Amino acid sequence: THELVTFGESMGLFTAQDTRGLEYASTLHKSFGGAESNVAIGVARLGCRSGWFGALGRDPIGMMIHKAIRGEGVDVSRAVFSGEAPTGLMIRENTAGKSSVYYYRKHSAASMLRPDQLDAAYIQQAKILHVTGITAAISPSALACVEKAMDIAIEAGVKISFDPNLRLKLWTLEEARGVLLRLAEKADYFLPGLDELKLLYDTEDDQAVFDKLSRLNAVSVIKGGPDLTYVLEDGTLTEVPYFKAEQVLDTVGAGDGFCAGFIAGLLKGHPTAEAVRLGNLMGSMVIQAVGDWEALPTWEQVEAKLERKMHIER
Ligand code: KDG
Repeated sequence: THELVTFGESMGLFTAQDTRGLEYASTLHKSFGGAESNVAIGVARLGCRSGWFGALGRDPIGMMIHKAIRGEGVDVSRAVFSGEAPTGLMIRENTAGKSSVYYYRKHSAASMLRPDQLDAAYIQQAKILHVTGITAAISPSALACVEKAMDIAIEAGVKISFDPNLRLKLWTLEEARGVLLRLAEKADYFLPGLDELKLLYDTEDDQAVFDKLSRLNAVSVIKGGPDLTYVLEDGTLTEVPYFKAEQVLDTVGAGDGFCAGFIAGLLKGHPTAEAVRLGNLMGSMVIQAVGDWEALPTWEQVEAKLERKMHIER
């Protein structure tokens, strides 16, 4: 059995190795990324059983991704290699402290995943299904997969964790708003960022955001407060402080690291606040190294960090 099941698009990730920008950079670093596989890897590193699936192209990048995710101890038995469509790509540049991403993922294999390709039994045996708004954004059939997977989970009593992961390079705010807020209604754990919520609810006011959120059934965990994460559970708002990062090298992947820590915390039976603390710790560790998922810690590294922290506090 796999305690966490998640699915979505994983892509080849190429990063320009100097600050001249993509137009002039001559060397690119090759890896892969994808919000859901980042989460699956993070959960597996923390010692929980996780499964990821999605459609990959029958091409070398698809092979690399499949092997690498499997190599992290994530079950990839339900991933499919599909037809003629290629594996999607994203290319990143870092110029003058600003990171930009360019997507080459329209009509990718992942965007062609269809609801009839979902293995219902695989979702039903999980404790948590994690989905993100990126899958909802990439194509109508991928959105239909998210909706069907959520319905399967609800029917089977599997908890749903949902990160809206608003990507305005994939759809307009107007398109995103209706879909993401509708999906949030089905979630048990809603894991947005404060900035995303302000856009989705069209307000700058934190309190107005919390008022809207309190109408959802979900436990909402709001990333990106002033050095803290907010938790809104049964109408009560609490704050869980961040772990201080000694250096910030690359903030991409912090949200996925957070989700992985939070989900693993729940799977280990921790109460919400403890799971959020673990999420915060994972987020802080990811941003101290380059890469979307490479710096996700193992459970041993987490324990070492928490113990050292306790030491200093005494
Ligand atoms: O959350 C990090 C992701 O943004 C990255 O790994 C790629 O899934 C991705 C996307 O669509 O941006």
